[in-house]
Amino acid sequence: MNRNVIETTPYSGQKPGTSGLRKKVRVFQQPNYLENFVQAVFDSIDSCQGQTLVVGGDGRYFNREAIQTIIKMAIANGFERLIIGQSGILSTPAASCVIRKYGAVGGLVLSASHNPGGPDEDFGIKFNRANGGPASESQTDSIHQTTERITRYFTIDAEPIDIDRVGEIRIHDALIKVIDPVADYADLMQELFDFHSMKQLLSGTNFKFRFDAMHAVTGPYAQEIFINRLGAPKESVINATPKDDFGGHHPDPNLVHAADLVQQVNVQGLDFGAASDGDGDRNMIIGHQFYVNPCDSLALLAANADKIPAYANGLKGVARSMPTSRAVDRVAEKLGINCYETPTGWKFFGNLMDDGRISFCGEESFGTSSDHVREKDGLWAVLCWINILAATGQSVSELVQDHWSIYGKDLFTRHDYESIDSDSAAKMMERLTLSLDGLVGETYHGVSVTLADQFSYSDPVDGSVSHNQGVRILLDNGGRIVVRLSGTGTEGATLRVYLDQFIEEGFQTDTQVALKPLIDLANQLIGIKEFTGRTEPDVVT
Ligand code: G16
Repeated sequence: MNRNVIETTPYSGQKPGTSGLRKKVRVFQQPNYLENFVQAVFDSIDSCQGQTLVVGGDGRYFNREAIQTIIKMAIANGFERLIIGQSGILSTPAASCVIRKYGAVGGLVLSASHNPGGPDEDFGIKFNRANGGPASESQTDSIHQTTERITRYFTIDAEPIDIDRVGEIRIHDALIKVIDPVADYADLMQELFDFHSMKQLLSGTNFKFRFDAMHAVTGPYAQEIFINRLGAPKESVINATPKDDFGGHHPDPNLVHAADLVQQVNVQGLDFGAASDGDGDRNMIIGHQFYVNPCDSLALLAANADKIPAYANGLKGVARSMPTSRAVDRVAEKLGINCYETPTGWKFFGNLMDDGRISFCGEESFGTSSDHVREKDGLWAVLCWINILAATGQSVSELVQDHWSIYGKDLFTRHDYESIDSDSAAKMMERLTLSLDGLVGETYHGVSVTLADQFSYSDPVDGSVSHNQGVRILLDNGGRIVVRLSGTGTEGATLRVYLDQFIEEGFQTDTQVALKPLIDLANQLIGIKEFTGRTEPDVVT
């Protein structure tokens, strides 16, 4: 094999964020931009020689070109087996499943998640390690450092590989296996859930269900699982064909971007609606005229896990990201299991799962999953709900309201201020952080601050410490304000303000109205208007 050594020079700013490197497509299209990052990933692996690498993505614009580049570089770096999803497709949870099943050293997942796709939109790449989960902080730091001093990358001369046909192709010493991207994942789902009773529910006439794949990666998975295996009517899955620009929409499962689904469920009187995002790791759950907050969804799934075959013997423990409401903590307490609080980012759950400490985990950002893989998993969450609906015969709203009546309710909202000037955002966070010491004991409209800090996380498994993971301000009436800058945006900075408050009655109250005093206090303490000029958030979830 003739290995070509190509000289290159570093690009600044190739630091992976909350979930891999996300940039505009045009940034990735610069000469050697993708190659530099991929080589830095390969250099961060102890040895690529003789190893297996999984490659796939959400099908967005630039996916196919990137895969051809990666194939040649992987072979030049010594990988012996490449497993590639047909047509370059692999959802993030399916990639995690395939990495684990075939003993790969890791995988490259090409996605910018829920961000829009197309020539003028976003692309992304992340490395998942042998456990199927996102690279650790230390590995992403090492990748970033390599990108800053890189001088060469390795590749080979080869014709483009046909990735549209399932089969095997040999190039030099490497075997390239193009696989059905759905089968392994669908089989895993079938092992976890009670497909028998779920099939009775979905194929019956009394229950009407709709899943919105948002023209993103979950379309083929949803068709195989819901329609072929669970007998749901064909019209149950909408927007099922993955498109490289997601049909011009944001593949982001929330009330704004999945508004068509919400309308169908409400107007047509459907019982259950769900949607997933670009790469299939997020989920949104709705009932008729009823939206389920992701924090409540995590808590409810944990409380009802005994109805799902794979978890019927009990959960080992649960975890949530720090900004996620504390609803799941109350369930853990009742179940007598541990609840861990981690920084934002799925990578922090991996060690807890590998060490057998948790079964379920989730985040307010529409992510929920279990230790069946090491990624968040949109379809898994939808299947959990269907399993529980089938087992209880209750509606979505009945289930949630029963849950609140037992545990109380954690009102939760997140306010996002997008594309703000990065320098102003940094100054705002600096000022807020400096003010924290003086906040404790202060009283605002009769409510006192009991804790104000920058969240630090000590990983109980490997002892690593992650500092500056978001500002927390706790109040003596049970209210909480969390403030951090997003690590996934591609334009300027995005400020996220998370607000939550525990209540034991009045569950029908409007969340924004009930949280207004907390919202006003947060705006005042952060100085949002003063630093950004903004008076309203761009997105409220
Ligand atoms: C990613 C991460 C999640 C994180 C979310 C938001 O999700 O996997 O762990 O909660 O970003 O992060 P941030 O608040 O930093 O923007 P996804 O679905 O975008 O891959």
